[in-house]
Amino acid sequence: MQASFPPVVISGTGLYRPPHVITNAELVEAFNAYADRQNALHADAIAAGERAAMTHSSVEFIEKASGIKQRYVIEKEGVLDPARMYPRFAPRGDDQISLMAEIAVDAAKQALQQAGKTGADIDAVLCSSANMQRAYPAMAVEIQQALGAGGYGFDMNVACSSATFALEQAYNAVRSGASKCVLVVNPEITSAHLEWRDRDCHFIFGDVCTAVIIERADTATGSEQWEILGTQLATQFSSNIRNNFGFMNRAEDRDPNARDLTFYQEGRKVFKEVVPMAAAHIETHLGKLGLEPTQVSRYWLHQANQGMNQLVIKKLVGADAGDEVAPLILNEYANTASAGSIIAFHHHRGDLKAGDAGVICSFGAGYSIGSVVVKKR
Ligand code: CO8
Repeated sequence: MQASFPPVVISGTGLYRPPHVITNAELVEAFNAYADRQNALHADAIAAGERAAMTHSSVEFIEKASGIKQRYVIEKEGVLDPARMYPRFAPRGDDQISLMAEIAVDAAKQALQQAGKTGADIDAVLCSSANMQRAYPAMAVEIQQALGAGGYGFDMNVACSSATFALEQAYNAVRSGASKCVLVVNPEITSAHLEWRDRDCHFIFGDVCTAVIIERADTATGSEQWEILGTQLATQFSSNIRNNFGFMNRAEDRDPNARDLTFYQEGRKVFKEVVPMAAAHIETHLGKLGLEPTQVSRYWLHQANQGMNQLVIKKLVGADAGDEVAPLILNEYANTASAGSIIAFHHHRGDLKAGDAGVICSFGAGYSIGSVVVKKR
């Protein structure tokens, strides 16, 4: 006999948006100044054919290839300084809240308010992100303490699918009765692990943090509730999106500035391989729930590339990805790793009505794909 579970809802979302914007024009200007400096510095080696000259980036390329127009960052000066090209964060003492926890608490408070809950109502905190600020103690435990939450907290990382994978853990914890009310936060400080000196990827990412509250429908009091109809996760190993930063680097006597210790990818391969995987994943998941892709009112997709989302939606429903079907937020936020599909859900759900179904879906490094099918109550 199949176990029956009580309905579980998403009852609130929150978004921390960093204070600084970097436009494509500003980004390209800084990159080109950096490239010119490098070329001047290595002029002899370049003239002798021992080294390739760096090529300029361009706003037109970025907008055409990705759809990204700007990104938010927590610190801007260091990123745009051609002598530095990465953010400058002041180290914090062990007695101060970490930056990841700080932005997570900001997003969490908004989500709690929307759900009509306080920190004391939370009995599990999942901090799920593509990169963690430190090895331990878990940021989730720090966030738990800062909010006055009970229960437990843990960190998890499934790169760009960290949010949807955490939502499944939260959903299962609540419907099984193990937890009453779970907070999922996705603090993505991508600016600290993006290689701003590589024109192939310097435009891709932005900083942000999202938060989601998951609880049983019978405890939910928020004005807007989204029942989780089901979740489906999948992974398939690939090195096409990779970052080799880790605790073994020191023991391997690695150059801390080595290129492979920040984000790198085979963008074309990712594009080609992930689009059909994501479309098939969503279709299968909907099929299990007895839904056709055309019966879904909205798709809140991972926000990596405008063309990718257009293709996924074309395959699913034969339409263009516009705000009606699959809203894009990457023009404003860029790729925010795991937070992208949650930002789309946060900003673009208010017009849907009771009974409307939607899909939150992420895809990224791993490869990893996660889908969460929801219905407005
Ligand atoms: N300006 C001008 N020209 C450029 C630039 C630039 N900035 N960059 C590259 N070019 C040139 C290239 O050199 C190339 O020239 P040529 O044809 O002479 O060789 C030409 O433009 C075309 O380059 P590409 O083939 O690379 O261009 P694409 O059309 O493929 O676009 C994209 C590149 C936008 C990266 C695209 O491939 C893409 O979006 N792919 C999908 C990638 C994706 O979704 N990745 C997901 C990663 S996110 C994730 O999983 C989480 C990771 C953890 C977060 C890490 C945070 C730091």
